Amino acid sequence: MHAQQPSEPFMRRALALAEQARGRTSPNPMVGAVLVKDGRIVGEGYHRRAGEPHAEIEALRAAGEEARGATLYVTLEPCCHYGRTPPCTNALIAAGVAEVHMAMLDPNPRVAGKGRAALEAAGIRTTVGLCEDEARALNAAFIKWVTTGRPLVIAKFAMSLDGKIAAHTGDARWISGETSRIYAHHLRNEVDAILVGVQTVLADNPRLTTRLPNATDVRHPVRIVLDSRGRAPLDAEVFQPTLPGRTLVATTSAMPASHRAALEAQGVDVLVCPSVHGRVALPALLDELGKCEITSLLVEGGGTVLGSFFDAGLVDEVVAFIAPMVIGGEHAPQPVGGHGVARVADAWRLDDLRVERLGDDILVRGRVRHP
Ligand code: AOF
Ligand code: ZN
Repeated sequence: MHAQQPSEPFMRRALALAEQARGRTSPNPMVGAVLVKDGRIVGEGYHRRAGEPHAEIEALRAAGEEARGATLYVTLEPCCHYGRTPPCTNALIAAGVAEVHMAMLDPNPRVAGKGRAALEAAGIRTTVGLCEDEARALNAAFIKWVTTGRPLVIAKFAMSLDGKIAAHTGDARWISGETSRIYAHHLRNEVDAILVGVQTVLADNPRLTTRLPNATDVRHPVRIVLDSRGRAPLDAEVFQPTLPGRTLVATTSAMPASHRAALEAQGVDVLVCPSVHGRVALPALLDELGKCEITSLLVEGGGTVLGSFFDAGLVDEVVAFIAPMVIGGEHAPQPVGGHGVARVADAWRLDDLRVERLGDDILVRGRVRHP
């Protein structure tokens, strides 16, 4: 049997609900659900965090008896597996829901169409694809991680109009303005991990924590320092045990055992990765991070690290802040080093472009097109 023509505003409401848990559900997706009867919402909910009830269950609880004969709008295909929680399909069937409109199928191989099939088998009418692009964008990190085992990689940098990330002396405070810097802390608040290279630790000595004015529920992503030989000093800010959250050094067998022991004694985790030309093999690192349920990784630079990620074709998204100033200097550092492409035709191009004014800066954000 075919379902009624679905109504977009209800799916948009479900998307807005899902969005409320941004940065809080990992490694699970953000999901919102709205139950509708006679054109009016009788229950709604969203998935708050991994281990807690799925969006559909929240909506069913809110609707109570009203769920019988109702239509569900949900941003992701209902699950049919026993994970941290029991299958939503069973609950929807038991509650007597008549129709289910899902924005997208669940890319999780344990679900992947089987949730929809279970609903159909129970006589529930279903559709897939209403607001699908928005739903995919919302859960880009979950989709990447659950289908490849690797986190979504977001490259971030702030540069002057002439493409410099510091003066030739190394001074970089501040290129981007305050609004951009707050935006960057919001990004940290949403991702599972952030990564910098050893040169950034040596030059800027960053703490890599999330600092947001007036925020109550701040999240500190795992801090990762890429340091293949163990050059970052033990007294670096990022290694101080007083910092909230966890710090990890990704290194190679070239790191002296004594340095590793000293880091671990300070509470820093050390991950020894395979090396390529003396550097940490990034694909192997991403595989390891994926195994630790890191679904999104913000690469904050510097130029050497971003160059390595781009050269390896591992960047999924770019967030660039452009400040209205000219720094100059042939030797002033640039945002993306490495080899780069040989032909402009092979440059990494961005799709789904978002361009915004942030104070006096310009934000350019987009998804990297993979050939
Ligand atoms: C849904 N609704 O709100 C979410 C879903 O360990 P569990 O039980 O939380 O299951 C996690 C998996 O369930 C996750 O990988 C994804 O496939 C799906 N997430 N499904 O129907 C929800 N969060
Ligand atoms: Zn579920």
